[in-house]
Formats: sequence, C-alpha cells, structure tokens
Amino acid sequence: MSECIFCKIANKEINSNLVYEDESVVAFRDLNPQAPQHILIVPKKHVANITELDDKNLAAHIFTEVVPKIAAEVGVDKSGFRLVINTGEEGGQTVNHLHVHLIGGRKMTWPPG
Ligand code: DGP
Repeated sequence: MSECIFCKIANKEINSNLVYEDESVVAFRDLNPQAPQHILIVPKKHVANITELDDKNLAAHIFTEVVPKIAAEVGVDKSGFRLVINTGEEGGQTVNHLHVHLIGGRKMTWPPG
C-alpha cells in the first residue's frame, strides 16, 4: 500500500475537503490555505512531480478542463487566480505527488517568496 499522503487522499483512505473528482483527478482544499481559495488539483495516479508527467491527455485535462471548472465553481474565474506547481527541493515541494495549487480570492503579489 502506498505511503503517499495524496495517494491516500485520492483513494479515500484519508479524509479531505474534496471540491472536485472525476476518473483521473481529485481536488481538495489545502490544509494550510494561503488565500481564501486554495485548492490542490491532484492526479489520482502517482506522479512524483511535473517532470515525471508523461501523460499528455492528463495534462490537457487538468489545464483545459479541471482548472477552468474549479476556478468558476469557487468564483475566481473572473477576478483571477494563480496556479503554482512547486517542484523539487528548491521549488518548495513538500509532498512528492504532483499537485497544482489553485490560489485565489485575494490580490497576489510578485515575486513569490
Ligand atoms: P507543496 O509545498 O507544493 O508540496 O504543497 C503541499 C501542500 O499540501 C501544502 O500546502 C499543505 C498541503 N497538505 C499537506 N498534507 C495535506 C493533507 O493531508 N491534506 C490536505 N488537504 N493538504 C495537505
């Protein structure tokens, strides 16, 4: 059995505040939100990080279907939002299962920390 926390959330072995699910993706609220809307979009299959994502259909599904749908559902599609994919140690990735942060509901600043 996988020890990966996001695999466990995807498999419903661990509870999460789920906002979206389909056959290949789950999305749930971040435990440590950085904005009024902070959702993690996660492929159900284990992919360690964006450099390991070799499934073009899954990539297209996430960015052309899931992101717009969730952004509209949580009401940030018009106001704007930020997508973040932390990758590796210097990228600030703490969970080694690919996840796209969808963050919105407040004005973002740049550069990121
Ligand atoms: P990153 O630093 O990009 O790897 O982001 C990991 C995020 O995952 C971080 O913002 C906190 C969140 N997180 C970690 N464990 C859990 C969990 O068990 N449940 C939920 N909902 N979020 C988690």
